[in-house]
Amino acid sequence: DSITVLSGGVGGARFLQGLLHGIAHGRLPGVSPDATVTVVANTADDLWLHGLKVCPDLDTVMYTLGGGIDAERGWGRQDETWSAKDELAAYGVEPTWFGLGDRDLATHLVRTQMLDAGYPLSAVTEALCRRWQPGVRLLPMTDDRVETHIAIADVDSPSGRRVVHFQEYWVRLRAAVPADAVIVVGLETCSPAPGVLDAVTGADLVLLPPSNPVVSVGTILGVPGVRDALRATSAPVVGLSPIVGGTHVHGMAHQMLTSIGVEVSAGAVGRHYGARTSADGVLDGWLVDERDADQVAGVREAGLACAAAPLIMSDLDATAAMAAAAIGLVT
Ligand code: GDP
Ligand code: FO1
Ligand code: CA
Repeated sequence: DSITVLSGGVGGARFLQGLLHGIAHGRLPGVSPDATVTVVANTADDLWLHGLKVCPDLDTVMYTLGGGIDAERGWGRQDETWSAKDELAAYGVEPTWFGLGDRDLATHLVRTQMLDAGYPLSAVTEALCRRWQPGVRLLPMTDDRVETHIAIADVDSPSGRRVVHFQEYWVRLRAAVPADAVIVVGLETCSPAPGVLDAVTGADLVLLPPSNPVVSVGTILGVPGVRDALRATSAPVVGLSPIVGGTHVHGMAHQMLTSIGVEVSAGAVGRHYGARTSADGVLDGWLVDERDADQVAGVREAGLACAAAPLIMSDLDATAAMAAAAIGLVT
C-alpha cells in the first residue's frame, strides 16, 4: 500500500506521527503494516534569512518524525541554544524577530550549501532525511522559490496597504492584525517537485491532514498539476478538519480562512475543498470533530462522505484513531 499526505508543519507532522503509529500497529482499516507513506510538504512558508534558506514545514516534519523536534515549541530542535542569534543581535543585524537556533542553523547551512552547489531542494531534502530517517518519503511541493505574503492595513502607505512575508505576519505581528489577502508569490509559475504528481496519481490513498487549509494545504493545491492529480487519481482522497468547535486548535487558521472568505467552521472548510464530483473539488470524504456533528449533513449535501469523530491529537493512539476513522469513511 502507498499513502500520500499533503502536509503543513506542526499539525501535519503530529498527524503523520499518529498515522505511522496506526500503520505499524495494524490499526488502519485495509492498510497493511508495511504500507509506505509519501509526504508532500508545503514550502511556501520558506524564507531566506542571513543568506540561508529556511524551510519551516519541511524541517518540522523531518525533525518531528526523526525524533529531533522541540516538542513544546513544535518547531526547531530540542536542546536548542541561541548563541548565534544573540551574536547577530549584538551586531544589530535584522531581523531579530525570527530565531534560528544553533542546532537548527546547521540544517540551513547544509541546505544552502547544497542549493548553491546546484542541487534542487528535493535532492537536498532527501540528503537531510538520510540523517533523520523520518520513516516517510519527504518531498517539497516544488523545487522553485514560492513565498506566501500577507497584505495588511498600513495607514502610512498611499495604497493603505502593505505586504509582509508570511513569517513576519505570523512571528513578528503574531497574526494579531487582519489579513486582507494572501498572496503566494511564484505559485502559478512553479513546477511540482519530481515525484509529487506521481505520489498523488499512484497512491492507494491520499490524506489531507488537519493542516492549515489556506497557507499549508491551500498552497500545495495551488502548485500547477496537483489539483488535477487529486481529481484524477483512482485513490480515495479524504481530509480531516483543522477546525474544531468553530475555531482552530493551534495556529492561525482563523485569520487565514477569513481572508479568503471562507467561514471558520469544519463544514465550510470541507465544502471549500469540495467534492471530486463537483467542479474543482478534491475530496471524497471529510471527517469533522464530534462537537461539529451538526455540520455533517451540510457536508454530505455537498457530495462528500462525512462523519464526526474525536479530532484532538492528544497522543499517538488518539491520532491513529483519527486516521482510522478518516480511512473508514472512504473504504
Ligand atoms: P503549521 O504549518 O505549523 O501551521 O501546521 P499545519 O498547517 O500542518 O497545521 C496547523 C493546523 O493544525 C491549525 O490550523 C490547527 O487548527 C490544526 N491542529 C493543530 N492541532 C490539532 C488537533 O489536535 N486537532 C485538529 N483537528 N487540528 C489541529
Ligand atoms: N516561530 C516563531 O514563533 N518564532 C520564531 O522565531 C520561529 C523560528 C523558526 C525557525 C525555524 C523553523 O523551522 C520554524 C520557526 N518558527 C518560529 C515556526 C514558524 O514560524 C511557523 O510556525 C511556521 O512557518 C508555520 O508553519
Ligand atoms: Ca506552515
